[in-house]
Parts: sequence; structure tokens; C-alpha cells
Amino acid sequence: MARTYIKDLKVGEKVTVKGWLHEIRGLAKVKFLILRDYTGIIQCVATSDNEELFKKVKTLNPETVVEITGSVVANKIAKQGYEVAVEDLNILGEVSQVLPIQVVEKGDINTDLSTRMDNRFLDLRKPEINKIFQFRNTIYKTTVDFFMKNDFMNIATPKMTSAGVESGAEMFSIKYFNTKAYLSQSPQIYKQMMVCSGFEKVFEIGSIFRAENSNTTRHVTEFIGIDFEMAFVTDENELMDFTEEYIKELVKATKAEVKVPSKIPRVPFEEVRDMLNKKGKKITDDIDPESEKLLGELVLKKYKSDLIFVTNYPWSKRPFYHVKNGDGTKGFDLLLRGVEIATGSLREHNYDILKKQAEEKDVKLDDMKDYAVMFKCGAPPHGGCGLGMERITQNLLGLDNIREACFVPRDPDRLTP
Ligand code: AMO
Repeated sequence: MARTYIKDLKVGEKVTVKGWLHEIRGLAKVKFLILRDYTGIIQCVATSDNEELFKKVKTLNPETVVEITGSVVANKIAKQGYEVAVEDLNILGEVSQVLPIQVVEKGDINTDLSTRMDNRFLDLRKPEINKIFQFRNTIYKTTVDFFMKNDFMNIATPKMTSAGVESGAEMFSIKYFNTKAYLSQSPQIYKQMMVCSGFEKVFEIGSIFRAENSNTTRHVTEFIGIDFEMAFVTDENELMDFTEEYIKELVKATKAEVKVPSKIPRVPFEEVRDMLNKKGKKITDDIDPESEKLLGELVLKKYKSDLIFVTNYPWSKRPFYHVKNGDGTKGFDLLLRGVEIATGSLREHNYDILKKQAEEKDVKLDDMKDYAVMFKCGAPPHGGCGLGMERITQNLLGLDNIREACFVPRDPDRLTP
């Protein structure tokens, strides 16, 4: 018999449902098998009237994978108002050892994060954890739809590279035949290359690797970057307008509880520094995580917004490829409740200026031949932005730790499972 998904059950039908035994409850003569598939949860009832079946049911353990055939019958007491009266049951996947963690915990999840991540495939079976990834899936779909509808070309850039351009973001080295390569710390070079290749508007959703030995609630060593780059942009406000439109679509599609004003405030770094200094947080040329948190609170109070663009960061803290703007750059960070979720800028496309800026940062542009040549063969003015999928998921949902938003996280202490 063809399988019916739990979400499609209708009273009066004879069905075969398949899934995991979420819970087994029962009395001497009746057993309630709570079955879970990826569309929902349903109560299935087996009674001792069918002796052979009941004998089998009594041996079952939670998380066994089964196939149940029966009739969907109305029952006011059941959660959905109906249940499946079990007529036949087959075991498709046995549970033959003690589960390392429970899928159903009494009350809130109280298994510690590290044990949960050690047993992530079981942890992900928890309906409340599964929901995080349904949410993330909505972000993914909205992102693809948004860029496609705006005529962006989806690009795929190499993740094994010979060099990077993100100063401060350390790289993992790998053996590449007889030479050394690095895992990509950003598609920066290649998204600029694709713009210079004439695609004009490009985006990528791809893996990014950062060898940052920092154990925080917002850093992982591998994450999914949402990167875009656009040609013929001459003003960083255009980039912020576009980023803002994208974020608004995400908030709308996910129904995230985030305060977004009609226009997200754009506040120069200097003003932000003053706001924080007034509150006793002495910052000079960068905002530390503690100050970012306070900033989130100040912004909410002052602008009634959970989001803020901080513009014109000091040049000393920005990469060489940003367009300079006095002592700062024509770039921005987007902060959500104080946590950075995006960085973007206009890119310097004049070769001579770019070379000089690179020198200021001790970067030898001409050693990066494949990058440098693009600015001598007709590079359009351009700019772009990079966002972190897990940071967005974490902070739109208000999750304590970024690892909760990774299917299988990687951090300095975790290379398994
Ligand atoms: P940046 O280095 O700021 O900019 O990275 C862009 C965004 O990626 C996310 N992110 C991270 N997420 C999880 N763990 C990490 N260790 C981590 N590091 C960064 C953040 C961040 O805002 N090339 C530029 C982007 C550009 O200018 O287009 C870049 O890589 O959400």
C-alpha cells in the first residue's frame, strides 16, 4: 500500500504510515504508539484484541522505525482529533542498543550542548530542533528567490585556493599534490572576478572556512556564506538599500520576531563610538562583543530597531579592497541585536589606488597576479556584501549559540561527527 504522510491523514481512510516511534505509552490491554515522520506526529493505537500484533508491539522501543497499516478514526481525546487504529505493523529499522541521548526529554531540553552535538543525528530528530532547520530552509529558499527575482547569476567558486584577501581571517592549509593550498575563507576574489567577467550581478551560497581559534557563541570554523556582488554601484547606500530589502524579505518570510523600522538606521562609526563612550564603554577603532550587545540595546531604545548599519569604520580595521572615505571606508556592517550578521562595501576598482591601499596593509597586490590583472583589463565600479547563514538563523531566532543553527558544527574542538 502506498505510504501516506502524517500531515495528509484523513478520517475514514485506510492508510500505511511510516516513521519513528516517538513515544510508546500504554496500559495492559492498549498501547499508544506515537509515530513521527518529517511532516508530523500521530497517535496510533493497538489493542490486545489482536494477540499476535499486541505481542510484537510490546517488544518495541522508542525510535524504532516502523510501518503501520490501519484506519484513521476520529477520537476527540487524541491531540489531532483523530488517530490510527493499528491493524498491522512491520519493523523497518530496529533499535538494538541503548540510545546515547533521548529524543523526547521531559520538559525543556536539558542534555548539555556538547553531548547533543556528539549525537547530532538523534538530537536533530527532536521536533523542536528540527524546527530550527525548517526556519533555516525558509531563509535558504527566500534567499535564492530574492536573488533570482533580481536577476542575479548564481555562481560557484573554488573552495580550494592559493590565497585569500580577508586580513585577520586565518586560513586552513591543505596538501594539494606537491604544493600547499588553503580552504576558502571568503569567495571575495571570485565574486569580484565574476563581476569583472561581465555577469554584473552575482550571488553564491557556499562553504566558508575560518581557522579562528576562538570558542565563542557566534563563531564556527566552517559556515555557509551568503555573498553577493554588483557592478556599476557607485554609492554604498545602494548596497545598504539592497541588503535592507533582502533582510526585510527574510524577516517577512520567516515571521521572525524582529523589530525592523521602515528604514534601518545608518549610523557612522564615530557616532556609535560616542554613544558607547557616553555609557562608559571606551572603544577606539573596533566594537568588542560586550559593547555590541550594549549597542543593540541603545539602538532599540533610540531607533525602535533591532537592526543597525554601522558605516564608515576606521580604515585601520577594514581590508585593503574597500573604497576609502576620509579616515574610514565606504563600507558597513549590519548588526542584529548587537551581533554582526553582514559586512559589505564599495570595492576599489582603480588599479593604482588599490595597489597603494594594499601596500598600506602590507599586501603585495602584484603577487596576487590573478586578482591584480582584473583591475587593468576593464573593471567596472562595483560593490557587494557577505552574510553568514548561521548567524542570521541564530539571531533571527534568538538562539544562545551559533552551533544550534549548524546541522553538524565545526569549531576548534570539534571535528566529529
Ligand atoms: P566577513 O569576514 O565580515 O566579511 O564575513 C561576512 C559574514 O560572515 C559571517 N561570519 C561568520 N559566521 C560564523 N562563524 C564565523 N567564524 C564567521 N566569520 C564571519 C558573519 C559576517 O558578517 N568578504 C567579506 C564580505 C564582503 O565584503 O562582501 C567578508 O568575508 O555574518
